[in-house]
Amino acid sequence: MKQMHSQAPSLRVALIGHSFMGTIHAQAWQSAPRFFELGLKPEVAVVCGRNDDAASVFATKFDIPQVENDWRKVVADPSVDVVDICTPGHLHSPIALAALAAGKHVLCEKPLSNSLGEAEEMTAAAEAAQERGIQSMVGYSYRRTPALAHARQLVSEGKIGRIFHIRAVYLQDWIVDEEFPLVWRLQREHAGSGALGDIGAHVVDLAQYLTGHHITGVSALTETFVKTRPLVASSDGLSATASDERGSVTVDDAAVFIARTDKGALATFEASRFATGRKNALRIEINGARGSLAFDFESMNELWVQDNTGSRASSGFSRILVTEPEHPYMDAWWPAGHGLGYEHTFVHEIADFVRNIAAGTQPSPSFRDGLAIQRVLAAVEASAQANAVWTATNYEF
Ligand code: SOE
Repeated sequence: MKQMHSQAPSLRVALIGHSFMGTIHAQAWQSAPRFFELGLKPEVAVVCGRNDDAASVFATKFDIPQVENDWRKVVADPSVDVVDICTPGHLHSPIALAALAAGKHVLCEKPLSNSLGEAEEMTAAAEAAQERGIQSMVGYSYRRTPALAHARQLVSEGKIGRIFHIRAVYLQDWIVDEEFPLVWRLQREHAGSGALGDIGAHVVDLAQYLTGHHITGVSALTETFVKTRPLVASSDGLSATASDERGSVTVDDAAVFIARTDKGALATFEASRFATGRKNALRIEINGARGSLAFDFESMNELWVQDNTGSRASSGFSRILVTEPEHPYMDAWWPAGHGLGYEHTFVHEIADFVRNIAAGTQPSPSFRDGLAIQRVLAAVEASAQANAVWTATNYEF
């Protein structure tokens, strides 16, 4: 743990949205300056949400002085330095474009947008703003898991060698009950896509980030297992209660796809919210000529490493506990051996974002990185729609 001794200039943040992501961002904005030297002192100065009562309760909980219900007013406020977008996807593009035009730094939750066209426009605006010293970043938080940041280091140091396979899944089960309500994440007009964009996007990001490969082509299947659901009576984060009316699910419940990369690897992906018993199983395995890496977020402080360069007799996977001060981000936290949780990835995200603002450098992942992920998501949807599946009944056994 480091001693903080910062009299840094303040950075006034407007948080737009205060549900699950808004909450975890709020606590990350507050924790980051307590544990990391940032060069600036962020403070959430205003929270914005459509429901005045809920926004006020949130503001009290996080000690936020101002509450607003119109994001346009917040974005136009000259005292705001940063706009943090934690809304459903359909609002990412209008808020980000307005904020960048008003000269605000922008942190935008993932996926970057609901459509490729929006992502292209947002990227152009972000790059024009960057020329004026305005920074922007997409919130692919899992990159900041210490075990995954360490995995990236191992790959870039050549420990895995030439990569043949990337095997990635993101499995949850929170909507497996057919009577779970039709929350916004299940509506195309709000979320853009379903499991694909919400959780599949994370593993697409990680596959590319960890390996330095880029996905060049995909072949995909998607499915909506439950076609109608009760409308929402009330919701809180990922929980919701049902009303008596029903509506249609307009996004995928699961997506599976295979891919090629620009450096000649084959990749497989699966994103599902119907993987009964799997709660937040973001798993990725990479196989290379010199060894392999394997990670499961349900055991997020561990990284499994296989060194294929030694003797065959001792060449199995070894478990590294990524809890030492030498590991990425860990020297800011607890004594060696004491692990971290889901929320810490967001603290690291905020810390990296603010440090880049202070240094005047482009944070990563940029909107252009977010756009590259949108291209993969769009290709998956196009492939699934084309339904180019070779029917097994074409064969005679
Ligand atoms: C819901 O599937 C969700 O909250 C995602 O939207 C987040 O990105 C992920 O971190 C956890 O699950």
